[in-house]
Amino acid sequence: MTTTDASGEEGFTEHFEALLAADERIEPRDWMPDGYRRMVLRQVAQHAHSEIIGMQPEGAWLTRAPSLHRKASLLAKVQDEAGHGLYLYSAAETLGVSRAELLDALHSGTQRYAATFNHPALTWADTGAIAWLTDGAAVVNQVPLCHTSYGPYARAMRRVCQEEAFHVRQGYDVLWSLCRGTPEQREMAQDAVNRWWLPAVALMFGPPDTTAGGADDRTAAMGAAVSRRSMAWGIKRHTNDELRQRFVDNCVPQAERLGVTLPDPAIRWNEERGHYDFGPIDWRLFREALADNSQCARQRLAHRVAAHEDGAWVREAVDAYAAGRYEEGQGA
Ligand code: BYC
Repeated sequence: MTTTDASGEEGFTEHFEALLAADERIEPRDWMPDGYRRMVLRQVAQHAHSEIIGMQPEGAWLTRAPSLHRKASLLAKVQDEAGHGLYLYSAAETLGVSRAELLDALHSGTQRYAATFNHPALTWADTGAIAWLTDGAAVVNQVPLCHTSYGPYARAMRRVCQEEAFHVRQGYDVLWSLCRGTPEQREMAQDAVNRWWLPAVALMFGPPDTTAGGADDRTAAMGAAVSRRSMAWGIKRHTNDELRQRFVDNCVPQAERLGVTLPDPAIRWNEERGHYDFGPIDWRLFREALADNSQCARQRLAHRVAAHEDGAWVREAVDAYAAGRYEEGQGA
């Protein structure tokens, strides 16, 4: 209920603040400020869209997987991403928008999806690099979201994270095999890691929160403002930069074991900080990604719209079936 009734508003705000202070979840039945509703909806919708658009780069390799075993696990992984989209659209619907409205917003470009997926998957090794790096970044980002303040989002995240952790393992295994194969296969793995590293580090965690990592004031201000508000409401639990650092710390030893080089010569262990240092990110990449009108970006959306249109008959059949059941019920 989003009442603006002067007599009741204060009590509602107090109740909302008390739930946050006690680290309890806000549920759809609870009153919430419009700003909170908008911020959760923006993140959950963008997250849902990213899951279903993110099926495309790896999905392009389903018909070209090198073995039945690889095909079966890639198929399951891509289907999992569709399932994540479904959990998240359901969570978004509890905020008062319909699935059709959410999909319209994606298709018309009024809501975003992670620009990470506006990169092509050029070789089979890309399926390994995507699952290891982008799903790896997703796990780091999403594990804290299992404790986000909005109940339906937190519960969706618990299921998503279990599956994402498995995807990381699967991507690592694809790269592990390539790295122990022929020189050409090793080269293919390294090339894929070179191309997916920056999209994972720079885009999966959003804009920086400070200028410390070399970001210009404009980009850092963009990240800081949203992070502060989102953390005050318990939507995000850590800043974008904290999570980015955690991701780099996870990846460096894994890359060493794999035998690939992360494409950042500045990466080195910093004893004093207890973290790996990494080179400054060129945040132009982030700003350009927000305004991306590349052929790949247009193709991603065009595929999505075509898939939606192809599925129109299923939606019509479901509606007709539901209407029939309703009429039967009325007649009985
Ligand atoms: N790409 O508001 P800010 C997956 C926009 S999929 C494009 O400070 P925030 C997977 C942002 O919308 C899971 N735009 O960012 C699937 C805003 O613009 P608007 C992906 C971006 O909220 C298949 C503006 O930039 N994970 O794992 O602090 C296969 C300013 O940004 C991006 C999630 O969605 C971007 N990358 O942080 C494999 C996790 N980043 O809306 C894998 C949940 C920002 O004002 N989401 N923008 O016009 C989050 O944690 C946060 O939303 C983000 C962004 C960290 C992504």
